[in-house]
Amino acid sequence: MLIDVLTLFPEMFSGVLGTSIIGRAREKGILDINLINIRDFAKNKHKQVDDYPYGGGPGMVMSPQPLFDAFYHLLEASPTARVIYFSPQGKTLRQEMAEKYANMSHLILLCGHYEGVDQRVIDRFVDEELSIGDYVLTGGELPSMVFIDCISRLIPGVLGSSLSADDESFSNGLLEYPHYTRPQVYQGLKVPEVLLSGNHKEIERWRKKESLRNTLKKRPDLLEKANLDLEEGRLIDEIKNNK
Ligand code: 4GS
Repeated sequence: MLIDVLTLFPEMFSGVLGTSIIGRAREKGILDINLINIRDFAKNKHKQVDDYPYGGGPGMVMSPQPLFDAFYHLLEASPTARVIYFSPQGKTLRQEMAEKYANMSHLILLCGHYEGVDQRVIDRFVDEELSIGDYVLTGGELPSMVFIDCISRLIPGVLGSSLSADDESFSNGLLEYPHYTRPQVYQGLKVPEVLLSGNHKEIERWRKKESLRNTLKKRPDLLEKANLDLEEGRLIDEIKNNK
C-alpha cells in the first residue's frame, strides 16, 4: 500500500511512523508512506501557504494554490488514488470501516492545519472526509497518524501473526478479555487458574465470558449491536446472575 500524506509539518510523523510495528512494515516494504511538505508547492516568494479568511474572523486558512499544485502533481501519476481529508465534519472512523481502507492500494491523506483548508480544495479533490472523534485538534496530522496506525495493522504481514488482528477489542464487536503474563503470582496477585490449566476449550470459554463481562460493564451500547449467538447469550445470563 502507498500512502501519500500532504502536510505542513512532516516532522511530526517521524517518531510515530518510524517506530515499532509501522516502522517495521515500512522497512519490509509492505507499507510505503510518502510525506509531502505542502510548502514545497508554494509559488509565492515567501513560500506562504495560508491567508486570512474572507469575511473576517479568527485564524488562518490554507490557500488553494499550493494544494491544487500538490494534487495535480500526485494525481497525474495515479489518477485513481483515494483522497481523504480529516476534519470533525467527517464520518467518525470505526473499526468496521478500517478493513475497507486496508484493502486500498493508494491513499492520499490531506492534513489541514489552523482553521482548515479553502473549501475549493475539498470540493475539487477530496473523495471522503473522516473524523477520529468529536473533539477539536490543532491539525489533521494526529488524525492521519491514527488512521495509518489503525489500517496498517490489518494489512497482511504487518502484524506478527495473521490472527493477532482478530482478537482485539471491536474486531468482533466486543471488548477484549484480560491478558496475563509471567510470573504466576506477583506481590500476592494470582493469574486466573484456568489460564494455567492447558485446557484450551475452557480457556476459550473463559476469555469469551470475560470479554462479554467487560463489554457489559464498560460499553453496554456495543452489546446491543452485537449479534450474540446461543452460547454468548447463555454466558451473559451467567454473568448477570453472577456465576
Ligand atoms: C479532527 C478530528 C480535527 C479541526 C484540524 C480544526 C484543524 C482539526 N480531524 N478528526 N482545524 N477530530 N481537526 O479536530 O479529524
